[in-house]
Amino acid sequence: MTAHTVATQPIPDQKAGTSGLRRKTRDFMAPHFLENYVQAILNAIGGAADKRFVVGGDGRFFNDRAIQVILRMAAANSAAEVIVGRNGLLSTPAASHLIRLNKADGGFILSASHNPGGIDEDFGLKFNMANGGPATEAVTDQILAETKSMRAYKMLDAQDIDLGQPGERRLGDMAVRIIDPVTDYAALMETLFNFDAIRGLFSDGFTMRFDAMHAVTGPYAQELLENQLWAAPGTVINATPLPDFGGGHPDPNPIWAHALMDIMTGPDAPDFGAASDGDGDRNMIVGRGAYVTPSDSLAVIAANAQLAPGYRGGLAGVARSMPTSTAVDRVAQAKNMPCFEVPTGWKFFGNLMDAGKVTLCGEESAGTGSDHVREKDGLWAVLMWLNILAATKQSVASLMQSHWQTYGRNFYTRHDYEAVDSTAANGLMDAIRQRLNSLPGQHFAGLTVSEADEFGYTDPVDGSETTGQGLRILFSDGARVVFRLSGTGTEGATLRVYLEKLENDPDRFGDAPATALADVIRAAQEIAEITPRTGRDKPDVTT
Ligand code: VG1
Ligand code: CO
Repeated sequence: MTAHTVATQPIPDQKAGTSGLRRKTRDFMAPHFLENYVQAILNAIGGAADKRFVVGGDGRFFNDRAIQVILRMAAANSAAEVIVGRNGLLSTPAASHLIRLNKADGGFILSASHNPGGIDEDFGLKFNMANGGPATEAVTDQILAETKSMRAYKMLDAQDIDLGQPGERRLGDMAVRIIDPVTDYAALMETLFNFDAIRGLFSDGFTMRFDAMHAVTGPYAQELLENQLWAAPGTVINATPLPDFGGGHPDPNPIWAHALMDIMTGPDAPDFGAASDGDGDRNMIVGRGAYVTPSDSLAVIAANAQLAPGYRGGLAGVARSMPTSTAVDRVAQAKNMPCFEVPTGWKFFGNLMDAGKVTLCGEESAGTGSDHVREKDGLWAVLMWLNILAATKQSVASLMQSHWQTYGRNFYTRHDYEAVDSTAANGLMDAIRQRLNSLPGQHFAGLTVSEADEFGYTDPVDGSETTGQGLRILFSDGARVVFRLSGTGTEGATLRVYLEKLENDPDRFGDAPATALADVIRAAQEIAEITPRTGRDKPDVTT
């Protein structure tokens, strides 16, 4: 087999967003698009020679084709070994774990996460580094620079490799190791959680539904929940990964996982429900009739993690993305733990975890995880909840009640306006930005602005700076609104409006979030002039 060099031209706009490069699948399938980007990554990390990589994806349409291309390019660029999940499948957290476990130099994760899959939907590619975490901004900047001067890539002339059976193969001089996607990940989970206690819970009749949404977590959830933890057969639904996720939108929130929500609020609701996203890094937690917001889930885990064997010694610290509610801050304060606030995207947690400053991290977008890997981890969060429920013998609803009694309730909701005209969305953000200095003291919907700024972040470990990470408006009663434009969409702009208010009056803990936050929602509308500027009178998605 010979390697040859293919002449190419730079492809404009191969700039990664919040989590890797995401584009329409047909864009990725266009001549040279994937190849240019893979070569740019390899160039940016100083070449592939003698290196070991992990490769896998969420099984969406084009996953299998893209992996064959990456394998041929890795071989042509003289990589020593590539570890691949059987049939090209690896959840994002499992890939992160494999990079660390095998001391690989990095990994290629093929996923557009919760975005729909299919030839007319979305595809994505993300590069993770030797610590198992998403490439830092310094590296993604370097990759972008490489895409702009791309003139040639290396390709091995070879047939496809059969990825259907575990074992060792060769591609030219490179070793290809095909592994079971679940085994190592499941073994890691067993070191962190009290499997006996969780088995006891299920043996005592505790019932659960896990909706894998036809995405990558199906095999992981079946092995862990049904085979190892003795949950009843049928606990995991939609367990077979499909290239188009069954035509669904594998985003675990009450809107897209409404089938599970219907079960959890219906007459035969099980004790516990959970779901994960396309690539397995997000989670939704819901008790019988009790949806837990991701921000509250993070706070509950921060308060109770020591009940799980892997965290018995307590947490070094916690971190959340800026738009995530401050519920976890209150737990950190009570427990005297450091609490960090970083920009949106898991890549910003990596340095804090590597430096041992934090153990637990979370985002309002249903991402929770710890330093066991360097990605957020959907099933990890589910197992953590099961461990906490087994140890406390409480229902989800009563656990939430007692949490709020102790710490107060941070009412929280996010409104997304999707596929908004980009010019209109940028105009909306610019208009607020220009008024930031004059907003304090002004009144909107009966609330008084106390502070307004644009979030920027200086990484406490390496000193790198990141600017323009969301517009924050604080009100004098402690309520908060954040405006941000999404960095993961593939069509127009998505405006995210994050709304939060702390309630300390126990008589109001049972209020509906939309009621509790009604004035904050109105204030956000007025400040951002959402309807006149976008033409939308209501959000597309409310979480
Ligand atoms: C979104 C979420 C962010 C998350 C990112 C990747 O980004 O808001 O919290 O880290 O998706 O998650 P954005 O820029 O669209 O707001 V995943 O599960 O899509 O890899
Ligand atoms: Co995801």
